[in-house]
Order: sequence, then C-alpha cells, then structure tokens
Amino acid sequence: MTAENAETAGAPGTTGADLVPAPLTYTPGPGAGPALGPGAVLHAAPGTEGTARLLRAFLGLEPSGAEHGPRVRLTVDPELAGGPEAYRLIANEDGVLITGGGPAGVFWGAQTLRQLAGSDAYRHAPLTGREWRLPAVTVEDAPRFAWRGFMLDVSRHFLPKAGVLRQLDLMAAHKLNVLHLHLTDDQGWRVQIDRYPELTATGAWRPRSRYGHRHSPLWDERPHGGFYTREDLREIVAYAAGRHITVVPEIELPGHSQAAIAAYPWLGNEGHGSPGVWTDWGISPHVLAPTDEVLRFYENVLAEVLEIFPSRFIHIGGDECPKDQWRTSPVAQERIAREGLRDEDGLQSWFIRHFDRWLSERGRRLIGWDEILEGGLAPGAAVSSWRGYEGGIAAASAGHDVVMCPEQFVYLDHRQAPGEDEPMPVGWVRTLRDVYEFEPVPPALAGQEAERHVIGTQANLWTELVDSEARADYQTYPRLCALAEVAWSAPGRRSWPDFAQRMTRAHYARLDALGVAYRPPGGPHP
Ligand code: TNX
Repeated sequence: MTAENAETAGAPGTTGADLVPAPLTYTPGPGAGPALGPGAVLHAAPGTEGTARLLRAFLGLEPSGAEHGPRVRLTVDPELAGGPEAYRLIANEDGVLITGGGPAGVFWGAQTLRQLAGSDAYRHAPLTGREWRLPAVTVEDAPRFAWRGFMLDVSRHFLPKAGVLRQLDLMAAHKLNVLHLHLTDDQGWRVQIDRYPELTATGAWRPRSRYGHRHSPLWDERPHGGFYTREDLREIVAYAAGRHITVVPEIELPGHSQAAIAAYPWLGNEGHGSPGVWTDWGISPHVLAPTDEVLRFYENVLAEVLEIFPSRFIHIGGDECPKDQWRTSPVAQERIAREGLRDEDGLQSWFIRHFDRWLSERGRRLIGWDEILEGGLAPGAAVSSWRGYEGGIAAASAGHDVVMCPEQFVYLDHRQAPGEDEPMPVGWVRTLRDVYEFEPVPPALAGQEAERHVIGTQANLWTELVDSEARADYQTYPRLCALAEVAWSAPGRRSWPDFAQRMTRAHYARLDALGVAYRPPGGPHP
C-alpha cells in the first residue's frame, strides 16, 4: 500500500476506507491499487449495463476505453454467499473486479467503488480527464436486512418530482433500497387517479397552513399543493429501479383521509358534509364510511396504483384512525352489527382485512402501521412498527413480517439536538447517535424463530414542518447515513466512535460534494 492509499484505506482491523455503511470485511492489499483514467475499460456482464452507465457518469469514464490500462469488470455469480445483494470488490493494479450475487449486488459494489474513489466522485460537474487512485483492497459485503428504507411524506408538503429523484440518488449512495412514498393524507392527495379526477383537482390543494401559533413560520395564508401525474410516478419508479430501489406507495385508509373526503364527500360519514382539505396538523376527525361504495372506490384507486407501482408491498396506512364519527353513524353501527364485529376497532380491522384479501388476490401484500393490529391483524399483513417495538414484537411473534421504525429512534421530523437554534419546533430529540444506536431486533425477538420476521427498518420523514427541500435535507442528513448503517451493516461491524470518525474524515465531504444541506456536526450555526 502506498502512503497515499494508506490514508483512504484505514488501518487494518477497522471498517476501512471510511465506507458508510461499514462493509462486512475490508482487507487492504496486496500491492498497489489501480489508477483509473478516463480511458479505463469497463466490462459489464448482462444485467449490469445500467450500473456500468452510472459508474461511467460518476467517474467520467469514456464509453469505450482503449484496450489497455486498468479495467473495471462487473460480473454476476449467483453462488456468491450472502444472496443477490451481496458483492465482492477486488481492487489491485490491474483494475477493479466487482462480483455481485445478482445485479443488485453489483450495483451496491459500484457504490463502494465510488466511495473508494473519494468525494470528487460525488460532484455533479462532468469529471472527464480525471484519474482516480484507489486503494488495493478486497471488500466482501452483504446487507443485514432486505428492507432498508426511507419514508418520505409528500402529502403534508409536496416535493416535486426532481426532488424525489434526487432523494433516490442519495439513498442509492447509502445502499438503501426501499422508498416508502406517503402519497395521501388529510392535508393533500398527491397521486393522479384517472377515474377520480377530483382527488387531485380538489384534494391536492389546501388554501393555507395552520401549524403552531399565529406567528409561527408555518402558519400562513399561502396555498400549498401539487401532485404527481402517472407519468411522473412511472418515471420515479423506473429511476428507482435503475438504482435497485423499490418504491412502496402508501394510500392511507380509513383515517388520514380528509383530502379524499374533501374531493368526494360521499366517502365520509353522513351529516359531516365536505370538510375541505385540512389546513391543520394532528389527527383529523374525518374517517371513511364503511360502505360497499367506499370499498369499490378504493379498489379502483388501488387498481390504478398497482399499474404504476410493481412493488410486492402496498402500504395502506391504517394509523391513527379516529372512531368518533363511526360511534354516532347509523351506517357504521349497522355494518358492525351485520358483520358481527365487536366494536369500532373491529370496523377498522374490517377495512384492512378487505384490502389484505384484495391485494393478495392480485399477488401483492399489504403493509400498514401498527394500529392495524387493533381489532385483529389481517392474515397476510405486514406491519410498520412506529409507536415503539411492541406492535412489531406482537406481529413478528404471530408470524407477520415487520419493518421496525419506532418514533423513539428513527423519526426524522423530531429535532436532532436540544439547542434553541434547532429549526424544528418538535419537542422530542433524536440525535445522530440515537439513530445510530437503534437496534431493529429487540431482545424479545433476538435468537427467536420470530426474529426472521423483522425484515428491516426505515427512517420516516414527516413533513408537517418541512416545507422545502433544504429543510428536508437538514432533517434527513446525516441521520439517514446512520440508519443506512443500522440497516446494512452486521451488528459486529457497528461502533459509534468509528462511525463518527468515518463521517468526519470522509462522509461529510461526500455529502458536501453532493450538495446535501445536512445538519453540520456543530449545529445549525457552527
Ligand atoms: C404520527 S407515524 C403519524 C403521522 C405524523 C407523525 C408526526 C404515523 C404512522 N402517523 O401522521 O406525521 O406522527 O411525527
């Protein structure tokens, strides 16, 4: 190893080269590393051409290099230990060989190569003519969890398509593979549905926002809104697929549905009229009526959603379902009696069971927030456990898949330091270290048969208070870097001091090059 390489490669025995997330193993040497010039040859096995294209763009490699000099080779070996997302990267004087268990593994290996090349490989400007000196190294790597997610709430504040594509690039750089898009809520419906144009004509717009007190910056008289067309969403899905990321859409029901009810008041309960799109925060009292017409409506909505999103999981929300309107509604009470349900909890679970069945019949799987446990979990349902571990433990123990995302650790709308100058007025503090030290498998499940039902974890960015891309960046980074390591790296590779050092030595520079408006380690005003 040359002295120059030693700096980036890290000391043997550490996680090496300041990679984030930390790989399974990192073995320096032997000999010198490659220098990749613009003419470096890039061979891509079938299925890895997309990764090759992106690598060329990251490193400014010419489309067809001369037949001499170091090579980058991308290959697939289905026998590689660790599954389709695993990879092995060997860098030596001859070049770089990335072997993936599948095309996804090759893609994650390419992300590691980009980190090895240094922060300049994250700049947007074309870098033609640049030579990249890489350390000599063998990296063996595989993800801990299959679901490594980021949830983005585009309902409370709309994020235009370009912003979503940019977030996908950032996720890919961190080996995250699930974008959970929270597309509907009380404050806005963001997905175009051909059959029901009012959902976006009316439901995508609110006249003002009322957060906090009259003088708060998020108490305004400005209209807010926007939505994605089918074409926008198809583009997002394809862009994600090119980065081995699955987009899981969320269509909320039966609560958090005021925007839909504003568009089609008959979706709501009798006597409550058109509530308009909600301009407030918190839990709206409006809830879907338990009628056959409402079920048909959401089947038709979901049918269009399935045409756009090929993901196996479809999120139907299910959280914070307000039940007061049902208590006084003759239609709801009649439904409870007719179906032999115990109470309003049973009614909530009646909705979820219906869509669990409906999605299963179409080869998809339902996932919902942990409130879907209330009144009995639908047979095929998976659970996003957000109110703590308990819902997740109950679901996993009953044989249901779980994504652990407790608000006590991974809520990105919570402030990241107690200081007065933190921009978020939310009271709870979840520091970078809190996120880093989050363990998705609680002791109650560790070593148990049910542990395998913890399929992963995700961080959730709720955007009641996040009204710009810069704010979204600030809330999300660097905490999503920590979550990425929680989701990807083996527990034995995780160490807070080591992570903090890798961040300072190398990773903040990568985020800088990417133009991410992250929270600086010293706080908002260093
Ligand atoms: C609870 S988490 C909610 C969201 C809010 C969030 C704010 C969940 C499933 N429901 O509607 O945005 O708290 O932290």
